[in-house]
Amino acid sequence: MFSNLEQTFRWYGPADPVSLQAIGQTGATGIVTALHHIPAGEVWTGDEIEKRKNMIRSAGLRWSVVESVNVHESIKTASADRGQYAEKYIDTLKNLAAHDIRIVCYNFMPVLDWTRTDIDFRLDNGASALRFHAPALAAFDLYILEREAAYQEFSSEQQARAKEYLDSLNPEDKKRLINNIMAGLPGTKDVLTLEQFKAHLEKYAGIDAAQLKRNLTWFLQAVVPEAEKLGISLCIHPDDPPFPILGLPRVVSNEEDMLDVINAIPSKANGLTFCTGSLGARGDNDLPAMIDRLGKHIHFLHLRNVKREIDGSFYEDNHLEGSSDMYAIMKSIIREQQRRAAGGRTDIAIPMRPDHGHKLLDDFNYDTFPGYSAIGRLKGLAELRGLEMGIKNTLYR
Ligand code: DNO
Repeated sequence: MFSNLEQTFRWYGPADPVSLQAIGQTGATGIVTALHHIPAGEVWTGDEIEKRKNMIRSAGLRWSVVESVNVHESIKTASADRGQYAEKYIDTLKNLAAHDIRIVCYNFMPVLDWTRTDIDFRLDNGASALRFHAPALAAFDLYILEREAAYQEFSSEQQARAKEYLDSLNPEDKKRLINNIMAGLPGTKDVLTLEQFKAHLEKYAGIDAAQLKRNLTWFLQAVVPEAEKLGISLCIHPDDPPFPILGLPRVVSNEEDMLDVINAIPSKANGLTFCTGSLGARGDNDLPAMIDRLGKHIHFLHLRNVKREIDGSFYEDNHLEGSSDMYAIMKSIIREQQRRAAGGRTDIAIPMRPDHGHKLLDDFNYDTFPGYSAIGRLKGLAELRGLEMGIKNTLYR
């Protein structure tokens, strides 16, 4: 039988309260990390990469995937200085390749990375989950950010629900909502102020989805040929949530978008991170079918499950529950592995990580990055590896 998926765990670096030793005990063998202390756009030097790589190796683990080398806003907005940032991006890729790190995740979400309104949503059993509550986002957009155009984007019913939500908040709740939405890149503790965010929004005033796609294509054309020479597999992460928010365009939200990325410059170096949690927040994304069709371009898997609600809200459910059929997803992934094995490809052990997890048990005693507690993710990983083993043994033994 062909090999298993590579089990990985995200680690935020030395500041992460979840230690490498703890990660080793989950059974994961690969680490997914980034040099979070280096600002987006700056070059990761060989020395810094080596230091981090050695740290991981001393714990008996391997640095499997970089998540993420973030793309500078100048590239996303096609500013005059974007050429310089593309060059720096390529320099970082060269330094990573020199240290034999060859899977590099990134995203093309404007300004904010992933967005949640509630990072401590309590489930019936007391576990804490992440949630995107549509009326809360609308309340922020309409009444806190006071974005003019938002009044045209939300129906009067949505506006009424948002107002009702806003009125239910005390000053503390309101502050928390702002902080949750304005939290910047994962791995940093930086939170944008409303003023900073508004200044960013202005830069996107003339940028619709079609223009943002052109800016992404420019980036790919600059970087993919270099990545290919280096043997690096870039893999774009989908938008989270996979629809426009706060007036910002989104361009990696469904199959068509992903095909546009791939077709912009076909290359093994131009691939996908398939995140079932991000893509699963849209009911019209048929995840198993997407994996069947896009499979050969997938270099990295994020496995998690969201429970969708009727109004566009969702919360993060147990990995095997929620609105997406994780059994069918895993089966599609295994079919892709089988195709790779039959076609003589060597990248069969696709790195996967249990993406996010609930806060459970002792997790409450640590101030971990939202979604990245140890026990919650350990539970997810244990379930996913059991599912993989069960399906493989049923199909192939
Ligand atoms: C959230 C993540 C995202 C992801 C980036 C990839 O937990 O999945 O923040 O890391 O968007 O660039």
